[in-house]
Amino acid sequence: MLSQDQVAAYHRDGFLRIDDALRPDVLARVRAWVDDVVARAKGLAAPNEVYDLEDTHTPDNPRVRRIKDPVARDPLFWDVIRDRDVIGPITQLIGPNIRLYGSKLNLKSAGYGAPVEWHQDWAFYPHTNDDGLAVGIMLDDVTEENGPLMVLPGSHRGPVLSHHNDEGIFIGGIEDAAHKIDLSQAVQIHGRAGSMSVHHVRAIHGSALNLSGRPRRILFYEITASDAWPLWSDVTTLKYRNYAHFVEMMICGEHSNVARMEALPVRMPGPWKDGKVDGIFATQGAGKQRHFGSYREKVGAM
Ligand SMILES: O=C(O)CCC(=O)C(=O)O
Repeated sequence: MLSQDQVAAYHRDGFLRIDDALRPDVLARVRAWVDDVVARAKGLAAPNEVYDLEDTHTPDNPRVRRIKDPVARDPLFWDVIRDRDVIGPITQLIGPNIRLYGSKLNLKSAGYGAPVEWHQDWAFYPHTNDDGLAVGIMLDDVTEENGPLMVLPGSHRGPVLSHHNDEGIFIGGIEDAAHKIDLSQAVQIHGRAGSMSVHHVRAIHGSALNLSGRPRRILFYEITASDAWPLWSDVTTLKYRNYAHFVEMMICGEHSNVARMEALPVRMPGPWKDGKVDGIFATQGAGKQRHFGSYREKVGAM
């Protein structure tokens, strides 16, 4: 469980690292599952409901940047998030009643893993209150070299910045981030494989291209207090099929049909480019900004 200092640090900074949250045997099972699913991307011509592919992917040279929604694909991923060592500390941050909003495996492969532009998760999924956060379980050692998650301390208590472009299209990233926020203050979250990061739903964060020789795979769970209700239906359509599914997504504690409302800054996501709700990589691709550069810019064609 977390110390009082850790809880205070989370509320002050908007992020935290918890060491060795995942047991080595569970970590090994998750890694084996990922290797197997990635191997099956060979021959794939286009992204689908399981795979989000790098811009440089080809069927012969598969490059997977995300496995979508792992909890829907294997009960192992429910076991992981319901493990006391994983969810126990989170109950100290947002209370005992917790719902899963979404899950994803961001793979950031060695040599070409895509960056994630600066953004606030709240811009994608505002709720009636902001007792929400993302847990990131590191499947590899994460260091400065392989594209660590970076978070701007205290930004969860600041404004919700525009994630729209000049034409008013939602691009899921902060255009000209370097002019709007002091990125020199951003902190990299490093850790051993099996450790986990926690970042507040309003915290500004991003991560660089992985040009190193080591993968940086992170299993993310986006979670909320159960009395935080999503505010926008395009997004909920993606995440929750219906009321029963919304209830099934409880990780622990009690579901609530009483929404706790807080007076918070909210900017709604949308409209999306061509009316298509998509993952963060494609959505950010609609923006002009490439704060971290792209593989093609830095390395050239494959
Ligand atoms: O994978 C990362 O480094 C960041 C992930 C993230 O912020 C996201 O997928 O929304």
